[in-house]
Amino acid sequence: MSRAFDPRLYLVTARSLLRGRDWINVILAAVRGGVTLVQLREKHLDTRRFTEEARLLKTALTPHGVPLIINDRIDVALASGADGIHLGRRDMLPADARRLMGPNALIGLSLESMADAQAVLPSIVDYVAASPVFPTPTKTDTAAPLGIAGIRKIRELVSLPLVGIGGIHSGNVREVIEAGADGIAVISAILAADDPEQAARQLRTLLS
Ligand code: TZP
Ligand code: MG
Repeated sequence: MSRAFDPRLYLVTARSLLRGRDWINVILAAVRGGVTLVQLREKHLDTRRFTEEARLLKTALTPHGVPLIINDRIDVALASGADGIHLGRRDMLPADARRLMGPNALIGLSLESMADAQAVLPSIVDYVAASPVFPTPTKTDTAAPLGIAGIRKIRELVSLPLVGIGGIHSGNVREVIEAGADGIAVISAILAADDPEQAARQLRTLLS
């Protein structure tokens, strides 16, 4: 199946939090701090620009050995040479994505409920994201937060690598890991920080 990857500290991008900073520099700083996986999430870019940004980011991440995952858009992932795709419950079915992306791509899937967790096909999906763990101002159109109890239940149901996403920061990361998650996916805890490298480093310390 897909190649090995490290799900511990997963950075998801949000252009709105860059505050004028160069986004590749911010992401590379976070990588120096210990980010292990990056997801490019763009809800408003047109297709051409999204593909260009993805290609640039892939080129920047390759020397660091950090895989690039594209949110939702399989066409952009294929065109840019990204390493994988992250799918939500309204995106393409994982089985269709696998057929298009091939056996080596990383495929991630967001889980919003126990029914979602029960339906995961571990022969097709590489990792799952419990979404959201906590309420978060970064994304407000989410399902009800799963909480720490939700992470525990998903851990019992799914043996794939599991990351929590939504409202996770240095003050609650340990709870998420102790409930059975293998890693965390964050936006604001790194990208809203004045020093993204230091923010990533602090989270990594709490993860190991
Ligand atoms: N999916 C579920 S919650 C969320 C996404 C993309 C936002 C996570 O952002 P933050 O700032 O880490 O809470
Ligand atoms: Mg989606």
